[in-house]
Amino acid sequence: MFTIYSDDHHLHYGKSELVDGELKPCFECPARADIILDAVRSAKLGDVVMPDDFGLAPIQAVHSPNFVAFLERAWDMWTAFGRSGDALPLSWAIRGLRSIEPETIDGKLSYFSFDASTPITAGTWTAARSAVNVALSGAERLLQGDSSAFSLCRPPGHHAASDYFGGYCFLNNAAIAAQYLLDHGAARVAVLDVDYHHGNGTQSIFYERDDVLFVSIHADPLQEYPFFLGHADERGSGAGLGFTANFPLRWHSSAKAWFAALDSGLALVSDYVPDYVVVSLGVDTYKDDPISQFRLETADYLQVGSRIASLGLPMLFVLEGGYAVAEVGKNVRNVLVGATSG
Ligand code: 7XA
Ligand code: ZN
Repeated sequence: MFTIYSDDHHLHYGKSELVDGELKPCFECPARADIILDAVRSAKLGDVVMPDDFGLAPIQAVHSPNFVAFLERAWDMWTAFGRSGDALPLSWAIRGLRSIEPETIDGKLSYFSFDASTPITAGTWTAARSAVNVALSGAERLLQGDSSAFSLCRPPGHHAASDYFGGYCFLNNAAIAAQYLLDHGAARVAVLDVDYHHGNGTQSIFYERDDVLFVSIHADPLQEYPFFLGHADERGSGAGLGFTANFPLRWHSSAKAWFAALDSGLALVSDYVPDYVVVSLGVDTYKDDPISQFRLETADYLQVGSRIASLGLPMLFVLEGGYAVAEVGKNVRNVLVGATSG
């Protein structure tokens, strides 16, 4: 299995996020990807290759023009006000307020985001674009006939919707890869999201479509971020009705319960008969993840990989979350080893 990776991810490094009422160092940090890269290299899963540049068109196929223009210009607009710290939003257009794009950077940050956990820094746009290229290069490998690939994306993507960022995500790497596969011959693509958090961005992008099946196993939004999407009764709408499936699990759910949900999700994917599967691979389901409340152990990730691979379909793994830095490499490696040694 090829791994696609770019050092550009170092260009995005937020200083701090609000945690438990205090500003603390960002959990989503460059060390995560560096450690995963080391673990993948030492497992000798296959070559590690640089991404190709796919330009803006695949991004524009998923994200709205004004959102892309905002991300491209946000840092310059921020620093034009003499600011040097990370760019963060301050308020949101909640019930009763009007969603009209403001002219100034503070207003735009609020208009295009849904949380304050996702700082924009000097290199964010370049890093986010590079992560998209990493995902697309993996998709391209599948189109060329590889049975699997690992796109070591950072920043992650599954919380980013067509026109908003948040949850450490700017551009939706997995959704862009899925759309690219469709635009290059696939009739159906399944996105299987096994990150601890619901992939609200991916769900919203494909919610009204039947050419992408979105299946997600995640912490119950009644208890956990992103809080406002990911309930079991969200099943898609219009042509997309029945092509979204959510398996929310309560905090502290057992590994057994998690695997039961995975098996139910895999059955849906199998019945859909997709041409490709894009796996939004988060390992923040780990028992010692600092922002999560599930109980998977390092050895369980071998099972995660082997059960997903038992679908027997071409598969692109796209990195999402996982913040237990000491173990994140081993956990991702185990998924990929499990997926390739069946
Ligand atoms: O999958 N998503 C993540 O891992 C990021 C979750 C962001 C939580 C932010 C809470 N302040
Ligand atoms: Zn997550």
